[in-house]
Amino acid sequence: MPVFAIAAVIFILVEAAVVYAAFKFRDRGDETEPKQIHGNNKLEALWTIIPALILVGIAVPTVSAIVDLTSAPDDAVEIDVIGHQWWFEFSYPEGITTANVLVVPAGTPIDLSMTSKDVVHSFWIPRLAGKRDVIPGQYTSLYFEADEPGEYWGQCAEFCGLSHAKMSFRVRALPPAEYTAWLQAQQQPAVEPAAGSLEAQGRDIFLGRGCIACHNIKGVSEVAGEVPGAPDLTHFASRNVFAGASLSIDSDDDLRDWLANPPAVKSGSFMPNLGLSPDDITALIAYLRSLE
Ligand code: HEC
Ligand SMILES: [Cu+2]
Repeated sequence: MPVFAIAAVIFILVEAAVVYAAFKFRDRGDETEPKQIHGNNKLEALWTIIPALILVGIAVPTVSAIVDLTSAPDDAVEIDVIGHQWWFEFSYPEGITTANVLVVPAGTPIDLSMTSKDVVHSFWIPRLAGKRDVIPGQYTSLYFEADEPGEYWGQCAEFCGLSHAKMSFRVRALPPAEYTAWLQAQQQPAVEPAAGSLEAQGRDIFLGRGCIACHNIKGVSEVAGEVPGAPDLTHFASRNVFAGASLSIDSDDDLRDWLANPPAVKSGSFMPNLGLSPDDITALIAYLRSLE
């Protein structure tokens, strides 16, 4: 706005001078050449110095606004982002770990601290913020705010291998009260299926077929060691998309295709084909969908 005000004054002065000169020195039909002049050192110096001072003046608020825009305020919500080939993991100070869907409170500044488990990725939510590289062995930060509740699409924007195109994600911005409720629900351990149900069968397959070697489900399986290289499934069904947001949790076909042979759906995926039977898959889908 200050730049606009300065520019408006200069615009009016220049236009007025142009109109004045065009009128005053118009052709009156008497064919005589006007008096010819050349240069004016005082004027030349003046219209070099004044713009230079204006530019210096503009630089002060501009630089301080740039600094303001890149550093998150102290009350920002802090969330860690970990890039994996080919999905994003999100980890909250409340001890919540989730994948593919970044849930944030609307109207609140969000301060992301990002790193990668493997190669260089780039985190990009076109409608909310610029791109920022996600680099192994380094932390980069990104600060944004979703003014309106809603769902925003995100995408990895740095070519990172075979399934780079399927490394997308969603940002779900909730009204603050709903966000608090979401935080509380996510801190609960996984829902315990009723004995003898299809869901309980699914859980037994989950425990028996090696899924627990890679996936955490709070209260059911904890992968030993450092950050596991696979999505936390504790509240899988509270999300709407999976596998880098390339598939839908509402779709039976998507879940079936995935569990039958992940690399066939998402080239190079690090979840192997585990040779599950169609009945195993039916029970697993029932269990996964019960993990609200
Ligand atoms: C060797 C490790 C490994 C094993 C074993 C494994 N998974 Fe996975 N799983 C992964 C990885 C890695 C991903 C992420 C793949 C991607 O998105 O590219 C994944 C993704 C998933 C997803 C999608 C999660 C999301 O939010 O995107 C589901 C559901 C899933 N696995 C279920 C299972 C089930 C059920 C089993 C057992 C039958 C199993 N997994 C066994 C590594 C594993
Ligand atoms: Cu990537």
